[in-house]
Amino acid sequence: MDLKDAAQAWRTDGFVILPGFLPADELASAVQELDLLFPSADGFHDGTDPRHERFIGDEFAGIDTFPFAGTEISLVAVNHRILELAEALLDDDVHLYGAEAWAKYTGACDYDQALHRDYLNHTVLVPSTTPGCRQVEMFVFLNDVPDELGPPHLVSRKHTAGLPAVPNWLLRPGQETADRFTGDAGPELYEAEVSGAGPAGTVIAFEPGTFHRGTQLTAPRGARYSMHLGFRPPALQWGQRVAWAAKSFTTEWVEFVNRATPRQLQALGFPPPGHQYWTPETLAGMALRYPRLDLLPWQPTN
Ligand SMILES: O=C(O)CCC(=O)C(=O)O
Repeated sequence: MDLKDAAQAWRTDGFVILPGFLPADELASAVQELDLLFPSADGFHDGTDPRHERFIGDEFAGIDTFPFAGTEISLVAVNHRILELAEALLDDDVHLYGAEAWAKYTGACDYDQALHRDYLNHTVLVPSTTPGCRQVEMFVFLNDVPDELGPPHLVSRKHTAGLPAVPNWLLRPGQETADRFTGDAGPELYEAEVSGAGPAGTVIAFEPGTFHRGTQLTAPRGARYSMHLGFRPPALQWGQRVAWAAKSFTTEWVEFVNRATPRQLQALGFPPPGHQYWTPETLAGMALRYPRLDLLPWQPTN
């Protein structure tokens, strides 16, 4: 599927699944670094990795946030294909407003979720389908994720367009809650789900307003490694998850900055070359803050 078709599918369904979108050779160096973040499947299931207990009993305990302990994994968040996809879907320049790496292991906890929208922690407003006002989330698979390894399931906007805009969970028939963010779903919504199962490198792009859910890992001794990214147009100030400056003193951040291109750094808020920000004053400061960063691309040309 080319990017134009992907954008069309995303607009129609609220999501698009791109199997193997990142080729193996562009993923290999990141996959080799996974052990810097997470136990291997054997290390978890045999209990030989001292980090294994972290993952037990809480489905969200396996989340690391950007910048990651492995620079190659951080760079996947702004891989050139990912940026091109985000730009094609949003039809604009893009800002990465959130990036997480996530490990899940069969039996560690209950990963089976109710259908939900994500927007309670991706915007201070509500999702919009107006061009220029959209955000896009992506799941990126770092290993093969067949149905037995808990791929997300998604429901096309065609089935949900008429539903009230309940921001969070849509419970299965029979489930109950007093949470004001939660509603009920008929069985037909769960029957309309599409599985996002796919090989390593698969990217699933969806809107924060698209109903989707995590599913159970059932493969014996299984492990799933994925990333969760969020992009918005730079001017869309209400779409938020984290502020990059909060971790910009870390070695992981500096290593990422040293390795990234100006375009990749622009996705995290660096002004582009030629911007009025880049003056002898700021460049001198940047040389002190990032002594190994090649500042040539940002030097004023006149
Ligand atoms: O990781 C997944 O497959 C989906 C998780 C999800 O939708 C969530 O936690 O909101």
